[in-house]
Amino acid sequence: PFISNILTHPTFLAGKCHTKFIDETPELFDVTGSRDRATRVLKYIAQIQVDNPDAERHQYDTPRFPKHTGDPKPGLKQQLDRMGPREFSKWVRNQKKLLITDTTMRDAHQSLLSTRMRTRDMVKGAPGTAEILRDCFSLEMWGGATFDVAFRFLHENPWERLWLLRGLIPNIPFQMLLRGSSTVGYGNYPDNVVREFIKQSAINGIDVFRVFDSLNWMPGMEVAIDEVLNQGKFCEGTICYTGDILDPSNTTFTLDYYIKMAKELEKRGVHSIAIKDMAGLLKPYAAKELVHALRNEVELPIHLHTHDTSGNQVATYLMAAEAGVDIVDCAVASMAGMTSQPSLNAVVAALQGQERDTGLDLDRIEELSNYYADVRLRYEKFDHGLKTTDTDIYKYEIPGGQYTNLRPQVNSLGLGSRFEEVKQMYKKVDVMLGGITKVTPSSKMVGDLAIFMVQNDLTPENIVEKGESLTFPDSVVTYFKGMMGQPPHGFPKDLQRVVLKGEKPITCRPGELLEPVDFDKAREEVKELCPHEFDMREIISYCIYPKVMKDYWKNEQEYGYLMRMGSHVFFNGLAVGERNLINIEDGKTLVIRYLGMGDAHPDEGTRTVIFELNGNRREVDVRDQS
Ligand code: 3PY
Ligand code: ZN
Repeated sequence: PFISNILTHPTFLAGKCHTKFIDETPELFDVTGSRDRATRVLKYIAQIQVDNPDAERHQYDTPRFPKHTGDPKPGLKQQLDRMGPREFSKWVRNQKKLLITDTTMRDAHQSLLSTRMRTRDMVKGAPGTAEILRDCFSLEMWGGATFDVAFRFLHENPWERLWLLRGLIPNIPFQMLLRGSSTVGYGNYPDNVVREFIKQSAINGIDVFRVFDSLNWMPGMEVAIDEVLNQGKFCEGTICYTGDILDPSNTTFTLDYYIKMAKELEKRGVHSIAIKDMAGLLKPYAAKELVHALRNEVELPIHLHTHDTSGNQVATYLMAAEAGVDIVDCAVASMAGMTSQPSLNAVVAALQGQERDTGLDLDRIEELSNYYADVRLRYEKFDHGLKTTDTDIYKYEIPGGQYTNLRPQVNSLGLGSRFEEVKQMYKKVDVMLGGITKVTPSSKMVGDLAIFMVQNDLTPENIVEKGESLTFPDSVVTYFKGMMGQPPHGFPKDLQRVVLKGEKPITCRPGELLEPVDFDKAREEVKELCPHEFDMREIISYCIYPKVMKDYWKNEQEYGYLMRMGSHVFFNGLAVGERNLINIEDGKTLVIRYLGMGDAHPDEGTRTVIFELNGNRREVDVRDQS
């Protein structure tokens, strides 16, 4: 399997990786051991052709790869490993530069492209990234929704992404987003699953864990924080920001509320405090006040995360920088702005020659940004976010990633014309729940409930009465049961009764009630399902996402290893007559030309698709449900 291949690969061991690493060492990808990989690849493309009859099929120029020497100089990863997280944290707090976390490979595409960026496209830019972003505090390149989406929609393994990038970027700390006891899922997991997941992430290359709880409920982060500290890794305790601390009518999410939370996190031993402004609500003057207060009240570095939906957030960063914020999250310009992070290029340019100069090289960052601009073209099908900035986010408080996904979700339910109503309902639901922080998984629950209410013509006024006869979405039941944790003002009791229909809610930490998973039993199950050798990474993935993993392995059996296929082909297939080279095994490159759609066989529900494979005509029959 790929991982042991890579681990023992001499280039990897020597730490000398370069762009062509993967292309020149296809033996890394000899995963299936099957002789008929070509047929499987054709079958995959044929299915894409049939499933997407109206896809726009372009041929793209090779992206402008950022230049690199192949020998990245040591960076803060080496410094972190040398000092250990505690000393490193002090160093961060005492140095002057505004440090940067680049989110291009995680939150940026999660928030702009429905999390669809493929490992291949990250890997090809990685050697340049290692040199251009060498002085960054970290790269957020894992966790959040990327884990699930990689397996589910990209048919690729996120652990492999971590390994490949780690090999190519040995010098910058890798950061992941961890949803406390929900890890990278949507509900709480047993404590031993949370711990094992963190352990595997640490072993496989994550240095910095940003740990949050979607309700800012401390017990929801407890086990995760403890395990990150156990693993000797850098732990960011997170405050999810909502509302507006400068709005006098806001009595829950006040400056004091956030200070109290930061102090509690500090007491628990974290190494930095992240302000996670997932919906981009932290206005510039509020940032100044919040950062200033937190810097005074705790002794840890303050790390600010936001989304630029309103268009205000470079200003927020500058005000925060003035107030002493230590680190901010940005994405390269071509992957920044709107529901994504503020532009790295803009922030670097704004601070040049100033006291908080980032020290990063703007020309080189532009090179990296140009690369991602080319990559982004291949994701057009997912690129339907905001065209302009939007201050209505201050009203609705919808997180960046959810904002881009909400419209397709609403459209797919046939409610497209009622999108404005859904947004307004999102706000009404929040008020009905007493005001909560909205971030995965609580944000998904609010979205699900808002859609459900619009669908069923429910209002906050009639939901208790009309809800008696309705089955609420799973996420809503989970929330009211207390399985996402406890909200600041508890649950509205009448609504809770209607949703739970007699089931008893809990008030303790869900992990206290969940039976530990039996990993030996899970191992036996994985043995039946996984078509190749596996280890704890597959087992823990299966414990978190059993259904997703079953489908992933089934797909792998059917189509083989797809990570190396060009992204435009992976998503859209080929234009008639288009030729594509796909390298599938030891020096073996398939030359595939798409000749067209053949006959439908309505009785069998199949259709023939015609290719030329290495000069020979090949016909492939696949399912046709159109
Ligand atoms: C996630 O949990 O995926 C998020 O990005 C929350 O903001
Ligand atoms: Zn975010």
